[in-house]
Amino acid sequence: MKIAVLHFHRLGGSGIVAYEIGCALAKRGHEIHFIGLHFPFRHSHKDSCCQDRVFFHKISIQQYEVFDFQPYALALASQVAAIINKYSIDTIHSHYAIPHAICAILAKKISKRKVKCVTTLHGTDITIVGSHSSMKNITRYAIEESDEVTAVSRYLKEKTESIFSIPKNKIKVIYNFINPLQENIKIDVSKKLTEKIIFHSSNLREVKNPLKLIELFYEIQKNIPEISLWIIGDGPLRSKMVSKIKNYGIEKKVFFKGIIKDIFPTLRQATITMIPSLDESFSLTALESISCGVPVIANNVGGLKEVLSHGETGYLINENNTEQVVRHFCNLLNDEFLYSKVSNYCLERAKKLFHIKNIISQYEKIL
Ligand code: GMT
Repeated sequence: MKIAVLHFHRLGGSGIVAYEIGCALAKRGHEIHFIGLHFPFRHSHKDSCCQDRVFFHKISIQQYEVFDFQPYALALASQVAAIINKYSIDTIHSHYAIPHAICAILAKKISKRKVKCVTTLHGTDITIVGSHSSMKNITRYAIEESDEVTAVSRYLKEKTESIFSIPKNKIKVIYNFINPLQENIKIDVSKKLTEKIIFHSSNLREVKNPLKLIELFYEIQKNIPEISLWIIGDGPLRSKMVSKIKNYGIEKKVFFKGIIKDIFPTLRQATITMIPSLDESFSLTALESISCGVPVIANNVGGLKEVLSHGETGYLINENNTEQVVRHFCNLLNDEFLYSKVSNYCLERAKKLFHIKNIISQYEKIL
């Protein structure tokens, strides 16, 4: 099959998932055409898969002063239509409803070719962008007009159905998955419990609650003074985080590592991952962590309980309750047996429920 993949390239899970699905499908013999402003984020972290079956088409946008905002969506739809015809594309797989799903529908109409439109909803495309009054009608239209719609968790499926009054049989749940690179991991428990590194990876936006992360870390380090916090990623709240860190006087314990394309070598060194998000449809960070045997302590929101299991892969905390967070950190870090048990369960769960082999065939059925 010839599949066009519409994706965002910036720091964020949807671009990573788009890239991984595209590469996996190319390995299975499909021809993949990534279309976007840049190649998907993370693409250089491993061998360039199946070069002869993977193409990238850069969208060009004319800059013109009449516009306050250059019309990315229209340029994309127009160029996707041309690509559909030039390469005889069978399916457009859009990641993130706005504007990609609508661009796909428009491109299909322009191209006049019988192409299938498959949309994968990722989270904030529904919960923040799509449900906003300025976008609600067009998001509903994009979902209704797509031939197939998938959501990365049950939570996101149900949320979408309720916000847009979508019938229950329209959206299928296909979970995000782990890369087979993460197999045969050996956990050095005593090293992890000596070094004590908290890992956080996000785009440091409001929904990720990064200021709460600093508050929680401040309380944790009062009880565990040798612990440090590694922050991976970047985003708009970084400078506020830096001020908070200075106010607390914990500069020597917090390390901003910036944007890292290949997250796994860093993640494998971590002791515990912390996710204080206000909402999370899935959390690729949670899955990547457990796939490396790193337990996760997360706020119990959204689809996190589908990825994690309270008491088995770490802990899910209601409303980021500080006292509970500190207690669970102390328990895990002071008990080698417990840490080892949780860490092994993490590896098992990731492999059992989220292995790429099981997930990619679900996509293959609907594309
Ligand atoms: O989290 C973000 O703001 C980025 C966003 C994206 O589209 O890249 O992430 C969403 O999609 C990821 C991949 O499916 C999910 O793992 C994240 O949970 C989801 N983010 C939210 O729901 C906040």
